[in-house]
Amino acid sequence: MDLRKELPQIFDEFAEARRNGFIAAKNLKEKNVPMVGTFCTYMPQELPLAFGAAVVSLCATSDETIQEAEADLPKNLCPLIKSSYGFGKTDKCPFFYFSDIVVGETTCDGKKKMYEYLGEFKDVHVMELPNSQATKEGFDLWKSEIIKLKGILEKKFDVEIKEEDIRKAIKLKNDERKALKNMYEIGKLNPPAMTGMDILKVLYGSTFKFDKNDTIKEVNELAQRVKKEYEQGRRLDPKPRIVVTGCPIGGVTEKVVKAIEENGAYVVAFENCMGAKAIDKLVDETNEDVYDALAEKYLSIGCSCMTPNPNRIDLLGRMIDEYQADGVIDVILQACHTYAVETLSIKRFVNGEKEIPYMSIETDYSQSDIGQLNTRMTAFIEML
Ligand code: BJ8
Repeated sequence: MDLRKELPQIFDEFAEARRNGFIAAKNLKEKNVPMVGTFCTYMPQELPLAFGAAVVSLCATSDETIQEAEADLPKNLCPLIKSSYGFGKTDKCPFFYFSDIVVGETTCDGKKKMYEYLGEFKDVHVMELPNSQATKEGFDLWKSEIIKLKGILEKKFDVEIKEEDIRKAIKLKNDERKALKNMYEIGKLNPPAMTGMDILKVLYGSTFKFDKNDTIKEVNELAQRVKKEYEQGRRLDPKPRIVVTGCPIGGVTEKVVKAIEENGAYVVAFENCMGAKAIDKLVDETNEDVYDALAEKYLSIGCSCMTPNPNRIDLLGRMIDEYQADGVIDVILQACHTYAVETLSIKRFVNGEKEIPYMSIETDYSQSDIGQLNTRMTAFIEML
């Protein structure tokens, strides 16, 4: 990252990271670096990182291959699942193409059933995620699934994953989480220093950078620069402050953030899997049992696939307070039943306990609802 550049240019470079990542992935493959594709935040990335593999997120975020996917999958299915399958089926995603193995988890029904078909043209391993975080049986199952994944990776790549290397990977991933957190927590400043779009560009872009040490350095330097310029007076106008929660966003679903920010408010924080849900909690580096430490961190992710799901409420509540939120917008991808059903409890919590306005919106990967999104955001923001 060239710090002599203006900040908007630097943010745009992060936004370009996905495309640049294609070449980086090709270069890694030419050097025989193993590549592990993932679909979900529950995947313990420390295991592939421990033997020097690259990890890449395969959740597709455009509607380019949805039509091809609908030849095999129902139309009324979450666009994230259809698009992910479509990119795999058509080989249009270089990251999917370069992945030696894809690791999924039994999260929502659509995803776990889709993996069965994905397994017809790719090496897929599905980890059995419990439905609940509340029981010892659930914890034990998840810990044993992590140990099982270690064995699968060792066999697949003919390597030994040593405990000391897992520890190093835990430290590296934690440092990356701390750097990203240090950056997105700039959203707490009031008036804001960065738009939500800029925060999202850095969060999304970082998932496609393979050299973690470089990313940590870049993100830390960027955060330092933004804070310094803020002190020197580079501030945004005060506007209503929104926390976004719900399904993962990025790619085409940036349209929601744009609709919020073009209609009079700023997104100051993302509670979803593109933001704090994945990053907020670190892996305990002091735990003597690395598998306990990994199981504890990953199982605590507050996804709506869990029942009950108190960790989402806990994190969202903290974020509403710390980011001085004026409102919450819950983004539901079409046909995502778990997040759609959970809107009721999130609404009760935000309106009742936090006493601020809440709105849920359902969207997909098309551009057809942009007008409607603008209308709804305008009405919501006027009320704040
Ligand atoms: S930890 S949010 S990344 S499962 S939106 S495919 S839930 S129908 S993406 Fe997710 Fe992991 Fe949870 Fe995060 Fe299903 Fe809903 Fe689609 Fe979803």
